[in-house]
Amino acid sequence: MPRIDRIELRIVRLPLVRPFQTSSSRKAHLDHILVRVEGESFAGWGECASPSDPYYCPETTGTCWQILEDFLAAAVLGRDWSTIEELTALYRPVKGNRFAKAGLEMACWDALARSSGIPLHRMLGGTRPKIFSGVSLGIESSVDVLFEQIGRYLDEGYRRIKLKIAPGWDVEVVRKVRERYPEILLQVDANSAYTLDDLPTLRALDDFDLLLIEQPLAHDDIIDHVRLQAALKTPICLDESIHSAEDARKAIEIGACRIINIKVSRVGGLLEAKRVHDVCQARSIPVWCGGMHEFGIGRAANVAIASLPGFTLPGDVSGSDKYYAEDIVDPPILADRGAIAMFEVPGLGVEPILDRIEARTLRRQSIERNARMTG
Ligand code: OSB
Ligand code: MG
Repeated sequence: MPRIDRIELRIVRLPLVRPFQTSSSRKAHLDHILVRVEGESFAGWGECASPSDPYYCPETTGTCWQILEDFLAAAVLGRDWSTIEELTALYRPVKGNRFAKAGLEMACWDALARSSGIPLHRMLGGTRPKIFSGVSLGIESSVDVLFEQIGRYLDEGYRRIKLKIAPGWDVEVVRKVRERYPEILLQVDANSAYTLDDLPTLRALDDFDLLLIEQPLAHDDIIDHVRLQAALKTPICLDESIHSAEDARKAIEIGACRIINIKVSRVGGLLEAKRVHDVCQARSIPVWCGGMHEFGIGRAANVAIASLPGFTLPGDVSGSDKYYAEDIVDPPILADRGAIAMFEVPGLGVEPILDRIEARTLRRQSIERNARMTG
């Protein structure tokens, strides 16, 4: 029966090797919260990969910190649980705040899998020995710079290219990329930058044999996506709009999308990610694993969940060297010809490098069971 006696939160900052721009934000470094849970005979690490600003979703690093410290830690410290279902039930009254929950839940999966001596991918029911990855490429200063990036990652063996699009960086850019690379698997991600008024632009994207168009319309919409999907040949893939297996079921039932991007953090953790996967698999909806520029801990969790059988499309889980010169885990997570192998060791399968984490920590807080209980 695991019981968490101490939770350590820290904000860790890593610089990106190149700035990353989407329709909704531009980043040169990432601040993620690392969560360490500890009990008498177990410990585990999780990562809360929320953006620092509320431009992708409503959560931020700051809101995650507050929810973790004031509500999630208080709900789980000193309480008995033996399965992740029981753990998540302890904080069920907390609505939303899924990035915050995902960080804590991941640490508990790691602790549980480590203390059971089982690799996380096996505990989740994964069936693939390795996963295939594509890369997500941000909005660049020119198409030539974008071509350099595409060329580089295709040379490295990545299996598909995803282009971020936004008004002013869409049809003509995609046309040029498709002309230059007629054969590659290609998809685009709008991060909710369009409305139904942009139907002509979105229709024009139908000509380029794209695998999918990701989240073209509002972050909180599924209804307009139904109308858009009916007007397009290209499958719509939802990202921002899907927070749970129930959201996925409803979006699929009404015809808002034909593909779903599963992000562990967006849906509140690995357990819900698996449920989204199951809902999609039962309805023959392909899924792939999205990312939030995770550091090594969150990235290891992405690798593990992507081993489930319904993840039939290449994901955004690239090697961490695409983003970071120096990640915080050992072994580093790297792709070989666009494939990442499962870690066959207990837990997430990676060890945090403590002195690197220490050197990059901006803020730290330790919350103890006794401190909470005696006030
Ligand atoms: O919409 O998929 C997205 C990064 C940050 C926020 C949102 C998104 C992304 C990416 C990069 O596309 C995915 C990754 O490589 O981690
Ligand atoms: Mg996306």
